[in-house]
Amino acid sequence: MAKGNNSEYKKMIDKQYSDLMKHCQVQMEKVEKDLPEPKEDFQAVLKEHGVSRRDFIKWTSAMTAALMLPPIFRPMVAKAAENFSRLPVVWLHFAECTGCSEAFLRSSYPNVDDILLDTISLEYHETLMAASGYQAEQNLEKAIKDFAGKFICVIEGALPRGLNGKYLTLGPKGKTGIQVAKEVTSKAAAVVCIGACSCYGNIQAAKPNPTDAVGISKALGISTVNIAGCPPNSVNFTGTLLHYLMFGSLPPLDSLGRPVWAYGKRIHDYCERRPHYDASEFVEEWGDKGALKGWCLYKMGCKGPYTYANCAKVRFNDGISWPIMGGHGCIGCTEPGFWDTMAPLEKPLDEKTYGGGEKTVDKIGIVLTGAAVAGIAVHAVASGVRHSGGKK
Ligand code: FSX
Ligand code: SF4
Ligand code: F3S
Repeated sequence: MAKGNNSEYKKMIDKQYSDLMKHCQVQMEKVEKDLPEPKEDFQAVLKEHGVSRRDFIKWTSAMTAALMLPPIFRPMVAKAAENFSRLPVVWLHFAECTGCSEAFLRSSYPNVDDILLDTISLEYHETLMAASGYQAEQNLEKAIKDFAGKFICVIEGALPRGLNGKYLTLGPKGKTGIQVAKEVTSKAAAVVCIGACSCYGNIQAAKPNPTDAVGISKALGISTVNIAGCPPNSVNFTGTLLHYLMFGSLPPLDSLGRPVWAYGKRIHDYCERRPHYDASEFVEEWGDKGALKGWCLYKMGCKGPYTYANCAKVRFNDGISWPIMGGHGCIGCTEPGFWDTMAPLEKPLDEKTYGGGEKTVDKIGIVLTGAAVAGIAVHAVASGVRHSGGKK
């Protein structure tokens, strides 16, 4: 809109938000009507965990902002949190280390996101449920029948396609992972992949990939929401489900299936060591004076300039730290194929392929540092094209 039309522009934005709010209110009423009663009184659970009303309000503000919504949506975020346990979830495990479940569940000082996950209505979860064998299989059949079209299918782990899928068989009938995944996802309202394994194959799919493992979307030819990371951050999962409850739809995704609100920017864009990068202050060797001073880890192989995720903002371990804060560069764990292309290299990526590069950042001086930033920016633009190319 042209300059000078600010009030028109404001009116247009206000109208869009007011329409979105109406849509959200209708959707929340639908949730209360269509989905089962909450299994837990969320406010009581928060109290039990020592989370005060004030802490909860603070959390709703942070989550509203993280979801890129204006503050008027705070009460709706709170309402969605209170209704979180209405959403039926079937949680499958394939080829992976279960680190994702562990990361979500083993919180020493649980925050609101962890508590939300505690209340989640798990109709079936292979690692957590008491049932096994035939009983477990019956539970799964019942859950997908009772909640057909309403449940969220959450998947951890890749699917091996080799030997007709027989590298991974499950349950008393020895079904392949691919069979189980097809049966369950075909009845789900949405499929959410948790972790780099179910998103893109990850370590199972690393070269030479003897079992021909791939992510769920590739194995089944379906669209999935990819909460990438090894393990991913619980905030990115809870935020995505809250969005689903509030609007009845999944948040906008990039071309790799990742929610834009959480994976829309690079690690390099949020990193607290970025001023050191811009000032050409690099760690050159583990334990050197730069390392002690918290300088940039680019020359030690940090892949933050090539990796899209919000780790610096949301952090891990109850918000205490994240990889770069802990002193190691990012290994690119939210990007497809990072085991082959990024993780093993304790040096910057090849300049020709990825932009940026050692040669550029080696040259000290503000003008040349600018060139390095430009090099990475070119990559960012290139990946931006890649990321938006297949937008759903
Ligand atoms: Fe993969 Fe998750 Fe890494 Fe592990 O389930 S994303 S190997 S933390 O456990 O799938
Ligand atoms: Fe941070 Fe890595 Fe970027 Fe340096 S290269 S600013 S450590 S993300
Ligand atoms: Fe993974 Fe890099 Fe974040 S390694 S956890 S994307 S800082």
